[in-house]
Amino acid sequence: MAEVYIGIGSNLGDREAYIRKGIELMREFGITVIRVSSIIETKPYGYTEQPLFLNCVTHVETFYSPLHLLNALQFIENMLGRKRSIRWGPRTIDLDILLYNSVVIDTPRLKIPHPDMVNRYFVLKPLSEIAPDLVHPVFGKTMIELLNGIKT
Ligand code: A4P
Ligand code: MG
Repeated sequence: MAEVYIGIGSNLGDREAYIRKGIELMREFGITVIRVSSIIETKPYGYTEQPLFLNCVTHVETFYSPLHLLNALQFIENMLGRKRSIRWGPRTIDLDILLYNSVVIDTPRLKIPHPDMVNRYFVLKPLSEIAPDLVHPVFGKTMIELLNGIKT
C-alpha cells in the first residue's frame, strides 16, 4: 500500500462541487481517502489572467502504481469535463500527484515529487495542515519548513 498526497485545484464553475466530486470519484476508483485538508481560495500562480482557485490536498492510500494512479486521476479529470487548452490555464479540476511514498520519478509523463510543489503556497499550506512533519524525499525538509521558506 502506498501513502500518497494528491493536490486538487479548481477555478471554473462550481469549484467546491468539482473538488467534492473528484474526491468521491477517487473513492469509487478504489483509492482510500484518509484525510482531506481545508479548502483554501488562492490567487492564480503562473498564468495569472484567470479566476481564483480553490485548492486542497488529500492524503490517500492506494495499491495503484504511480503510472496507474496517474491514469486513474486523468480519467477522473476527463469525467469532470476537464479540457486541456493552455498550460497552467483554467480548469474544472486538476489532480496532481505530489508525493508517493518516498519515490522519486523523473520522466516526461510523470514527475514525483511534483517538481514545483516546493514553491507553491497553494500546495504547501494545505499539505502542512495535514502532514506538517512529512519529509520531502529530495530536499530533506518537512512540509512546515518548506512552507515557512517560501514568500507568499
Ligand atoms: N505530469 C507529470 N508529473 C505529474 C504529477 N506528479 N501529477 C504530467 C500529475 N501530472 C503529472 O498536466 C500536464 C502533464 O503533466 C500531464 O499530462 C502528466 O503526464 P496537466 O494536468 O495536463 O496540465 P496542467 O495542469 O495545465 O500543467 P501542469 O504543468 O501540470 O500545471 P500544474 O503544475 O498542475 O499547475 N494556481 C493556483 N492558485 N492553484 C492551482 O491549483 N494550478 C496550476 C496548474 C497553475 N496555477 C495554479 C494552480
Ligand atoms: Mg496538472
